[in-house]
Amino acid sequence: MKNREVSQHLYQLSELLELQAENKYKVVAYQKAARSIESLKEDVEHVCREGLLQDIPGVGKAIAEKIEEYLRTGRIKAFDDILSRTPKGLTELLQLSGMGPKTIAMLHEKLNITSIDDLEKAAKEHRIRRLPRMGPTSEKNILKAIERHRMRSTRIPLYVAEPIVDEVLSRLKELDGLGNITAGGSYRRRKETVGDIDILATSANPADLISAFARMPMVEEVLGKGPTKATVIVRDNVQVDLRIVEPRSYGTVLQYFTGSKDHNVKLRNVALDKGYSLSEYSLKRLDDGQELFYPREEEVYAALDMDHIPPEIREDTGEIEAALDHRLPKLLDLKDIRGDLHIHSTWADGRSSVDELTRTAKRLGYEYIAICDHSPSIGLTGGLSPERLEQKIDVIAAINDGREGITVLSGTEVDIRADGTLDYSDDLLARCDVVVASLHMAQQQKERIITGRLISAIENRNVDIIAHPTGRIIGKREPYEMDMAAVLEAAARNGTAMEINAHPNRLDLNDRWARTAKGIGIKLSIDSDAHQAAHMTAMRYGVDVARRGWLEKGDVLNAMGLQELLRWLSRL
Ligand code: DGT
Ligand code: CA
Ligand code: CA
Ligand code: ZN
Repeated sequence: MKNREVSQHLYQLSELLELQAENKYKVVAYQKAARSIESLKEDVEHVCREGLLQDIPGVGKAIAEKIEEYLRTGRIKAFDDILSRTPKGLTELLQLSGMGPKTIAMLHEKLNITSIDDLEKAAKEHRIRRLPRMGPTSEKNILKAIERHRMRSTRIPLYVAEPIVDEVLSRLKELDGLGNITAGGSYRRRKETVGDIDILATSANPADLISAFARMPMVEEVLGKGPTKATVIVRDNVQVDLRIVEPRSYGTVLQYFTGSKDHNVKLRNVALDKGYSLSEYSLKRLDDGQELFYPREEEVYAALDMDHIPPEIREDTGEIEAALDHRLPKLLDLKDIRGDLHIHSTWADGRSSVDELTRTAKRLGYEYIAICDHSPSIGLTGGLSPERLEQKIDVIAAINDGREGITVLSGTEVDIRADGTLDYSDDLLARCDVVVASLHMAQQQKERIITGRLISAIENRNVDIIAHPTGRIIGKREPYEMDMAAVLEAAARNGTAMEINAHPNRLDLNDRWARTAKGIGIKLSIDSDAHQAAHMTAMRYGVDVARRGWLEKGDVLNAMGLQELLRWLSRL
């Protein structure tokens, strides 16, 4: 159903007309038509085919022609024309909260403001307060809106979104009349960063739910509020949308708003091939127009003869074909994880003792952990001297003798030096149960050099795992310049595992590279890289990445039981 698309185009057209300070009646006419089509129960395309567009309230001859043009060609010429006449910065100004087209048109006319930068300058120079209906407060609000806009255009890491979602859900779950509530969108797909948070709910008291949502203590600004929809900005400048839907459509709505967009487009085509039109409201049979409603998402996929696709892989990268053929992977689950092979302790810069780490590991149900402290060349953080590492190996061996139920492995996170050599001798590395190698120094070297360093570490027979292989820090530091394909090829050739570092700011290998690695037979190790016991629970973020990378239990080193792991570690 194209109703949403059509109404969005009409809304945009009305905004553009208003920006151009066009006739007020024309602007209002487009808004009215957009609203009608937004709430239209029938498929607008169907109505158009029947020649009944002008029966829709607010749709006259001129607007009907534009709708028809859009449905036929996917464009509206009048829209393109007016867009090309509008300075680009003006439409950008519309994205500022509190900035309507009327105000923007006025600022354009009186102060020749055509961009956010212009507006910021005018507000700072106090030129806006002299305009009609404006004052010092308007200038302050404008500057605040600009600041928010700039922050919002950056995506937030999943771990920042998570406590917000938890709080929203736990507050709203207490309300009377609430049915289902869940977060959809990229959040549900567990993407490493999310643009905004999309909450979907059913309720017998929509009005109460909307007002409770808008009044949550964490809300800093309400951007929009209607009978079944609201958008707010909460702490950390995160946008949260709430949509209340009919219970009978909850399955299709959840499917739609989980996305991704690419997944949805492909799924709609599958539906068409099978003689249905799929929308967020229903699955409609094309032959007799019968509408089928699904309260549960599983039913939507089942109705199309597909297996239920885990949200994490809904990116149109082959999952739809696999679900049609009933050959979806059985994705790794957090419960499959049997241990953690990269944890730091008080032997170096970690904050928890081996004993605390072990107790936490037991609580998490692990069979083994590897204590991997830094090596000396990392400098500041107090890496272990070769002597201290030997001492640590002896102490851990003694601990293991007396402990039941969990095995502590002696390890190291050995630094790959600028020249590609490792920071400990081969003899000492050979004494460690687990050797994780990683690169911390000279990260600015050229692609060829970085790639060579990683490959020489991979080729060292003592190295088991390459940790955080790209070095990126989400939102802060780009990956090293390196040839990942060549590195993975070397890892496959040498039987070296690659890490999915579960630290929520790292998460590398990322989902795509993890899937490539799996494809060429590389084992992945999902590690917390915790520097204190409490951070060992970050494992689940790594599992999210693994699932997005289509990994199964058999692809993951630390999903092996202890005996199998020990065999793997002595593989060469
Ligand atoms: P984000 O917020 O940028 O991290 O990404 P999403 O995937 O959460 O995207 P968002 O919030 O814009 O929309 C939520 C879902 O709604 C999206 O995953 C799929 C669906 N959706 C939104 N716009 C469209 C559209 O134009 N066509 C289709 N087929 N689906 C859409
Ligand atoms: Ca979203
Ligand atoms: Ca959204
Ligand atoms: Zn580490």
